[in-house]
Amino acid sequence: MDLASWRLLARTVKKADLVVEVVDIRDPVSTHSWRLVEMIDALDRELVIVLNKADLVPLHVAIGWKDRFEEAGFNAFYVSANKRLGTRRLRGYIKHLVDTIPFTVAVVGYPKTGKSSIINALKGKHSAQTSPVPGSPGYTRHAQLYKIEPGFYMIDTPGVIPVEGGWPDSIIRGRSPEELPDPVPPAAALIEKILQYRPNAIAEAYGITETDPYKIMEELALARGWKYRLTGEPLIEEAARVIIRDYHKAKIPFYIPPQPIRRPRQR
Ligand SMILES: Nc1nc2c(ncn2[C@@H]2O[C@H](COP(=O)(O)OP(=O)(O)OP(=O)(O)O)[C@@H](O)[C@H]2O)c(=O)[nH]1
Ligand SMILES: [Mg+2]
Repeated sequence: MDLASWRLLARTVKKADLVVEVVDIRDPVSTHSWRLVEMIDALDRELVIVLNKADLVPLHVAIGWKDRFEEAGFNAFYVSANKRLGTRRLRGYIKHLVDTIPFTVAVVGYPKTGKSSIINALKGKHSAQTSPVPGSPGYTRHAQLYKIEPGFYMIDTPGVIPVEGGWPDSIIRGRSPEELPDPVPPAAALIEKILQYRPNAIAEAYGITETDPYKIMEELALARGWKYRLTGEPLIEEAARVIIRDYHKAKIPFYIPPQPIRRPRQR
């Protein structure tokens, strides 16, 4: 557990009148943080859960997840920051929820959920930098304040919710392959979860009809010519990294169908 990051997150939340938690609508339960909810409750702030990347799921799935989160007692809103869908309405929705002027909104969430992209979409012009790869130029490193319109401010934060959990959850929460000592078992777990919900996903992304995760990585390595120089064996570590990266870049089609949201009883 990363206490320093949680402390930093609390400091950001305290500066805000309202908090937007950005989650990935492909798997909103895994990319949502109950610990964040507890913190926001304790600090007595308003929370809006923004289900982003709605362009990657059918409309009924986007609506279904929004309904499930609302049934669980949350303010919820789906958007596509990239396609600028719903972002203008989100701006109005936030303005309705706050009763002070000026007000500040903290935008938090796991890495790569699209926090900076949402701020850009709300601002209407490109200002916060975005990137799929941690450490590369667009990656948000520090909390930054942006003016959306007079009296409406937003704080962009780096992927400040510490990535916790085993595989494949930590990957779905944005852990990059570079951070993994051995990317193969996490990639295998990710493939398994993807195939569980979308049996054709790997065939659609790579033209590989194999269903065993290790064989999929082997075939991908062979197809791309990645081999160990000495033995000529397929370099499945590289295939594993590519599959994880492709998941982050949304090149592998996948989503989880809407289901009821249950607050964990004891944490
Ligand atoms: N398909 C799709 N991709 C999106 C959407 N919003 C963001 N992305 C992509 O997701 C990746 C991460 O977006 P960012 O806005 O940098 O995410 P972030 O949460 O600010 O990331 P960190 O600052 O690294 O934590 C980028 O490749 C974006 O293009 C969306 O609505 N649809
Ligand atoms: Mg960012």
